[in-house]
Amino acid sequence: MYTLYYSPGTASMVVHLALLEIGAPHRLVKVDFDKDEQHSAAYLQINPRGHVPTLVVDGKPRGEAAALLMLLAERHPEAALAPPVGSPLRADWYQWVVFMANSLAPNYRYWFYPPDLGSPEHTPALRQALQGRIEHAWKTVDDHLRGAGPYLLGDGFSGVDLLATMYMRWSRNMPRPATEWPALKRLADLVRARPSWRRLYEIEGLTEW
Ligand SMILES: N[C@@H](CCC(=O)N[C@@H](CS)C(=O)NCC(=O)O)C(=O)O
Repeated sequence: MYTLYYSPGTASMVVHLALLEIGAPHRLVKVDFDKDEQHSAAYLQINPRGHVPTLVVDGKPRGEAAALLMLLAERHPEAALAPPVGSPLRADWYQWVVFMANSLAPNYRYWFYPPDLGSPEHTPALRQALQGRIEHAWKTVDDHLRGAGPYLLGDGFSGVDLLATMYMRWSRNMPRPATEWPALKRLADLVRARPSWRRLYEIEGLTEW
């Protein structure tokens, strides 16, 4: 039994989606950002950075959304969230997971949390630079999908498509949402049609794409 500490629509989404795809028994604990619960003494004990997600695995709390996706894929190979270990597609899968975690996640974090960079609001120049980094990353993914899609690994769905679609969702109110790139939109539509996505919306109470 896993325990997932989550907040609706945030970086915990990919872990929640992976658990639903796997069908793994899990308990959900909502971390209420409105009450700043992520910074409560109790939560900081299990996640010293005060972030979600935290997934308790075999009694030990673990963090980092992309790492948790990789861990769940490894622990549940029958769910095929990742291609078989040792296959060329597995190497592609690692590459895309790390690309998302390196090129998108930190820039989104800075976009949504200006205090991480030391001020309550970004200057227009910094905002533009972050927007540029995010859009550049999406263009890279879109270029790849145009030639090799519709999924990141080609014809077949894998867990990295969940990660990509979570990040695409976060751009929905940005100046250029990821779904404005046609191949990205196609991938998002495929993932949004999955039962796991629809179920997560019900459970987390999400309405907006
Ligand atoms: N690198 C971490 C980042 C997690 C993260 O930034 N989570 C955000 C929600 S998307 C959070 O916990 N924000 C609350 C806060 O910083 O106060 C991961 O990918 O798990």
